[in-house]
Amino acid sequence: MDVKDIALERFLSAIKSQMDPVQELFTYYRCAIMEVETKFRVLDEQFSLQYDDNPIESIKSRIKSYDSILRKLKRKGISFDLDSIQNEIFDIAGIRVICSFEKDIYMLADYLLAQDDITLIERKDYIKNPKPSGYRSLHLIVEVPIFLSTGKKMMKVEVQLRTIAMDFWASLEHKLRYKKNLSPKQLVMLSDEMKTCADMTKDLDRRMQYVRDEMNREKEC
Ligand code: 0O2
Repeated sequence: MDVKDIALERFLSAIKSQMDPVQELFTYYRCAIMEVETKFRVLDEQFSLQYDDNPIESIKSRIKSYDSILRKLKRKGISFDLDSIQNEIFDIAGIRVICSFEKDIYMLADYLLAQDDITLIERKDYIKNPKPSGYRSLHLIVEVPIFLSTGKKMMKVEVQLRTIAMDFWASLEHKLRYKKNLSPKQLVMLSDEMKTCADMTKDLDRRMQYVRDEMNREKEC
């Protein structure tokens, strides 16, 4: 090996030693997602068996990208180290649970939080108190244990529960936020339009819930 190769090897090994603990942490977050996702899938199966009804339409999960984590640390003025990442950033592991009906969101949240290995860290109810943008969802930050060969490790997971209508709205509004080619005037106009759409989705959720409640009442009679 010549001097250049040795320098490159040293550089790569230095990068690897920096990245290994990060990769390890990301693996733990992936395990935490599996734990929480399984809890929701079990509840969905049980409801399917017991009531012939599936409260969950779909589940999406993601690990926040390293770039986004670093940007968030910078924005919040938090130091760039693994302890800060674990103790200050709560949405590295994220699960989105999509339901058809609003009442199922609260029912699933209650059943999740009743489980004795789940600890609620934070609850933000943007359904009862929507954001000024019109955003609606129920957010929970929970702590869940993962069981490793070395023992138990507590991990934080952000759970976002929303209806199909709320999810449809949030996906488009998210795209609108990152659109760079709009003039300020267009942005204001489209944001206003999204606020109107948010009111419409709220009304749609309410009316769909009403129809289901009436159908269930008829079944009981
Ligand atoms: P991504 O890519 O979805 O992860 P925080 O910054 O998290 O410490 P904050 O801002 O109070 O504190 O968190 P919040 O608002 O409770 O939750 C943030 C996440 O909720 C966002 O994640 C979005 O997923 C979603 N969200 C919140 N407000 C809006 C909104 O007005 N529109 C849309 N479309 N989504 C929203 P990230 O990190 O922004 O992105």
